[in-house]
Amino acid sequence: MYTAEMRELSKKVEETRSQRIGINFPRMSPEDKIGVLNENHPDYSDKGFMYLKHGVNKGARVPNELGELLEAKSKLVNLEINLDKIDYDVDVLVIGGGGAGAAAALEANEKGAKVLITTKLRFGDANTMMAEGGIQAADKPDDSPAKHYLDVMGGGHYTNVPELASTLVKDAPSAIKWLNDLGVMFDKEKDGTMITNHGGGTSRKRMHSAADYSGAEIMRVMRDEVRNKEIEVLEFSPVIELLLDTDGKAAGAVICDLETKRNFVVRAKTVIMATGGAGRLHYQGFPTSNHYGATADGLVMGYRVGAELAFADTIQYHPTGVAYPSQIFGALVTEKVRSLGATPLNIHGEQFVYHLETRDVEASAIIRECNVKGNGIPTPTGGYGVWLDTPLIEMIHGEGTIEKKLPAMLRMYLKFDLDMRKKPILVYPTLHYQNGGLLIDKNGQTKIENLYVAGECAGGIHGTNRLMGNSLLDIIVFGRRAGIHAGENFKDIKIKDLTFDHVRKYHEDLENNEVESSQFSPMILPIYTHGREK
Ligand code: MEZ
Repeated sequence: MYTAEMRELSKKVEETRSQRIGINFPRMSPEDKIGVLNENHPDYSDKGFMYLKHGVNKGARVPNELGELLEAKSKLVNLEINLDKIDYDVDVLVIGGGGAGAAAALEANEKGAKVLITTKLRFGDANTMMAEGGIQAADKPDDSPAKHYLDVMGGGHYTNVPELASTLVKDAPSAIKWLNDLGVMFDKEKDGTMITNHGGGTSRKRMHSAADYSGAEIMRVMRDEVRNKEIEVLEFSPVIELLLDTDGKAAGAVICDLETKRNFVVRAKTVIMATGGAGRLHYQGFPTSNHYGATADGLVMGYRVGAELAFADTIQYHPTGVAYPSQIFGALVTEKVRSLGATPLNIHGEQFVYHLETRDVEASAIIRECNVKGNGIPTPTGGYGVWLDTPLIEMIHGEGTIEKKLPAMLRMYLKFDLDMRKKPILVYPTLHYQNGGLLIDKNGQTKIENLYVAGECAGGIHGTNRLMGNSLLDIIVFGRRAGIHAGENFKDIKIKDLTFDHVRKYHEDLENNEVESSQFSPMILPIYTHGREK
């Protein structure tokens, strides 16, 4: 329910609505985009960033909260682990139970590998499950991977690693087919044709979705498939450190059973890191749309064995997080709401930005409207938001569209007595995605032999800004590729003795570079108290 003041302010939206129908707000010029980014996007300000003093990326800029974890000590310092006692011996260890991990495990299993998935919460508790709007693929007659490639590169300001972007778009149609064949219930026309929509920065309608719970549907099917194939899954068992062998190759991990606090040693011929994102680090104080487990663990453990970070200082603030009600502050309002025609409006009921600019530009324009121009709508907790004119969707596409195409959004708001079919909703950018991560090649390999990375903790694919729907895509494309590659390679791998030497060297490197920290990492679970975990 809106406050009386908000109800009064929302009348401005209603007053201007009929004049706005059918009018296309102009897109920003390239110069204006650069201007709005430079002055408003959190990545473009020095506040909130530090420079790494140690490790392979020494000198690189990273968010403060991530830097602190990279500079922290290993949890192994306080533990006695016997590396002669192997608790699990497998061909492929998959770390993480989201979409990338599941895709990797399925493909490695298909190749005949003995696969173990270990995940810190329940299998499927991950950002994949929370993805709403859809997954991109150029599989319509008016589209092509080449057009998709140009959009991906444009969205990423041409900083993307070209080989990774081209692999992403070329594999996209077969990724959709793979999911469809597994049983994902994509939205389809009566004749079976996939329904596709636009997203911000896309030149063609190539967003395939399952209503507004596309990630949950994809995860449902992949999780079932992993269970059907009887792949072993350890739940509530985060990895706390990677293991190398005496040749410096990835060779396993130490896991911790969160319930019993017992540690286990996994020896693995190949390791696939698929631990997801970092939203729960709440960079620059932003709320997040991310899952509870998104604490950058993969980046920390990968960095510790010497894997390189790419674009770690570029964060995606989704333009439309919930600004009100406060109980769901920061939750995702899918871009599909805008792709169906809802437009952002200021306190005067005026549109101030084209509704489908790329996410970094759209978010920056909203931040500017609220924080610089003073045109935001105040919320009862002291924040600001802009209106997203959702009733417009029903006027454009007909009554019943929101219930049919955005059922999860509708339900989320109805719980708080807000009917988005009748009233606009209030939004503000929310920390949604880490654009960068551990640098991979087209098969998901890092420079550390036998260490693969897939999903949100991989870096290079999206450059400095990802477009909507290319994340659900990359978890499938690079998850599958990593699984296939590891599932073929393990046969020739002979593991030497396991060691913790890399941890010792990491601590020496910290000391030599005069980095002092009383923290331990990876974080594993977010901390919502004032103190830090010791
Ligand atoms: O790719 C995403 O981040 C996505 C589809 C999000 C959304 O707005 O639904």
